[in-house]
Amino acid sequence: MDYPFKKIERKWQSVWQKNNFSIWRAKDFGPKKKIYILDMFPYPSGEGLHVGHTEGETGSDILSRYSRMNDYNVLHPMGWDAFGLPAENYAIKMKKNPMTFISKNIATFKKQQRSIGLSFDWSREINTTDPNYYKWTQLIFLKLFEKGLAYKAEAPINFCPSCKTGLANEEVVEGKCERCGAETTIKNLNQWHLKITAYAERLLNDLDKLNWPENIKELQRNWIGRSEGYEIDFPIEFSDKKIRVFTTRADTIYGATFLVLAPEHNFCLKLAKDDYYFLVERYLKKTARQDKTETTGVFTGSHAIHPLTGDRLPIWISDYVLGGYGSAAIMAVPAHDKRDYVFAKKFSLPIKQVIQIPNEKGLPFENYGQLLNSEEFTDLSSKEAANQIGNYLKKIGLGKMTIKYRLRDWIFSRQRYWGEPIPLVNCPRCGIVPLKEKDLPLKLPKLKTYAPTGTGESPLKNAEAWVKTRCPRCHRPARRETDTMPNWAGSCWYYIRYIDPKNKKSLADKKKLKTWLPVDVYVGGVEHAVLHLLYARFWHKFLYDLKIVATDEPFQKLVNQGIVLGPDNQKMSKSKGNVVNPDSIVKKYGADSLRLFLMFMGPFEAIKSWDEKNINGVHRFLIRLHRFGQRLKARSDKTETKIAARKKTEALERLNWTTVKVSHDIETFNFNTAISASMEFLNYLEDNKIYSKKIFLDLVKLLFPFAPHLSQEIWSNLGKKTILDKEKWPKTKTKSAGPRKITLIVQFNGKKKTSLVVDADKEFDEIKNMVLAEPKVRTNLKNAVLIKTVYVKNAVVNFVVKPKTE
Ligand code: ANZ
Ligand code: ZN
Repeated sequence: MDYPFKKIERKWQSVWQKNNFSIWRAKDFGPKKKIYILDMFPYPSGEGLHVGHTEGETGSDILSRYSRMNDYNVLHPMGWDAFGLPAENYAIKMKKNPMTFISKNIATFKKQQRSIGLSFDWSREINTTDPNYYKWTQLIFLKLFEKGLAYKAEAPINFCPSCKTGLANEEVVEGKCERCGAETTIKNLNQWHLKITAYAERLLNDLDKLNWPENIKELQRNWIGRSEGYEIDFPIEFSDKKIRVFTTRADTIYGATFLVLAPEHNFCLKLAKDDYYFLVERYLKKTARQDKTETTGVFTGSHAIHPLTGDRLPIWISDYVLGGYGSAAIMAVPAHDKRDYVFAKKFSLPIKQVIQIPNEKGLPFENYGQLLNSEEFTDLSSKEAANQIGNYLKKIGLGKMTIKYRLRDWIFSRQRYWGEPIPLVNCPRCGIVPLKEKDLPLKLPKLKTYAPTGTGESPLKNAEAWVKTRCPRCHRPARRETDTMPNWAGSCWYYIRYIDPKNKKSLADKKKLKTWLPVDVYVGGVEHAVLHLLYARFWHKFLYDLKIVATDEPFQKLVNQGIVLGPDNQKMSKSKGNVVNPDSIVKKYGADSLRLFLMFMGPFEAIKSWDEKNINGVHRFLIRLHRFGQRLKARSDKTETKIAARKKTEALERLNWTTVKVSHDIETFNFNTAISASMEFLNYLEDNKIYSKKIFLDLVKLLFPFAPHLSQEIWSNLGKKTILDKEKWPKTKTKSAGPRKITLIVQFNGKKKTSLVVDADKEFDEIKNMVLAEPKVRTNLKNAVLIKTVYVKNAVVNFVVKPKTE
């Protein structure tokens, strides 16, 4: 028989909703210890919430409810990351302002989140597209500008010549425009950049302080990509210019047989000699290609001089050397670098081995070793040689040690409408002039059409009345910047605004920031490993340097929920039609079953696939929980005293163990094992007919964070008037769960002689010595011959004996 989950859930949701959800409101300066539990805020898409959001949000909700019961002052907010491409594209199609349907989408999301009982502090809701929010995003940009961390430079955008519009990377699929299929090109535009590279070292080093999954830290480390090496200058033959290369293997310099420049290198055309000019020019035009798997290159006709041997080295150009890394030029050592080797083979360039290699190995050999063919450095180890060669080059003024980062500055311009306007003005007289803080927010104008301009520039270019303004400095006519900020801007600091969302004077009050930061637990998808999580750390460090925030990292602990695959084991997507909508599950089984199921599918951080069949398991558990509550209600309170003392002790022992286990598992995001421990405990109560209200109500408390509606219903059915959010979590006698204990009955020939407490789930061999040491066992065995031992795990050991015959 099912339980009336619809009625129950509706009832408690309306109780929670009273006074605008005041029971979940965080207190700014309360006496309790604080905990800030944050979800990555969603983009309110037209499709509504999907089970991927639901999974993460349920996990953080469990921790939040648990923390409230453990006497924490919990900050658990929600908001909307509402700028972005899908809304803009929809606006173009519908010829409507994106705001109109964003609001509708948000309403849907909120309704869904409430329907699954998520306990957010709604008084702190924020929306990145609200001018009262983006005013502060704009202000942070102005501060970056003021500190020289925002600058304009040429950078490429993807451009579709057929749609005549700039495209985001995700709109280019295999080199083609996602909408019309035309081949895309690259267009260079003057764009805003943020100097995140100025923070590279700190962003890298401070990762060590964070309690984040190791794989995410590693992704960030690789993204930042620190390399220690040498810059070495190779003089160009018949010229006073030099080519600077970056190498991490100065030890292999005697093996350098040619140089390679990136196509973006300034010298490419200058070095192209007579007959080669045309070929070089053609090569440079062609390398805007997307596919760079094929080895291509062109000789410039020029040579450089090897700084140690004086040999002439041909200078080539190839796109396997990146324009944006190191010094955009390399010394090629084909014997010891794979890419150089492939290149040398293809263009028949010399290969010179300079590191000794083991017999069984061939070229290219990329490991370190002992030097060969390297004049006075021969026989040194790679490490020693790199040192000595580096020192020598320094002495003759042709080299120095250096550190390079792979991290590039952040291109911060978007040629879009639906983003924060960049609050700058171009004045013909004063140049680029920032708006005054009092003139923020600079609001987005309403447009007649949101269609692109055709040149790759922002549709704001067409809003002539908005673009035309006066210079904040000299008050002469000037024009506004029309690029907008990328989607990542608003999400760089939203966790700060939650702390003081209505503040009119600053991002947030300093004292409040000091109370709440850092975020203690941040829950979200692994897809944000680099961009969002790196950009937010960058802005946070910048605000730290401005002494606005008092911590130098925003998110102390990070937890990634594993993605939920569709029923077909594929990533859920609209195009595959395998998206599971939580609404249908709530309707069929109730919110508590959905929550429990999402958490019971597997470890929180593991990838799982959706199999609706299995909901029945958790749903039946809830039915049994409900029924047990009904049964208890029907009994008189006297039954409590009828439970045998021994049984009661054992039940309390077990309850203690379950409480410790569930607490520990919630704190470590092992929700699935917390649920199974609770299930086992209910089994135990049922099997042993332990009709104790006191014990059962503690189990109900343990289940409250997972299945809040039903737990609250049972709680109140059994005569409790309080709201469980405000109740205390059950106390435990012990801190660590350790192994679960059971009482093992010891029999001789089927008759109970004694019992002892041992660890649960043990094989007999593991507890044999303890059992044999029991005094009763010893005396009984002394006078008997043991025939066999029958052991039933977690229950009984029976010694079958016969009397000793003298
Ligand atoms: C000579 C050499 C010999 C190198 C050898 C490697 C092995 P990481 O660790 O990633 O920093 N390099 C330098 N600038 C480059 C660029 N703009 N595009 C592509 N490759 C570039 O790698 C540094 C190494 O990558 C450098 O050390 C350089 O090749 C190459 F046996 O110099 B090496
Ligand atoms: Zn001016």
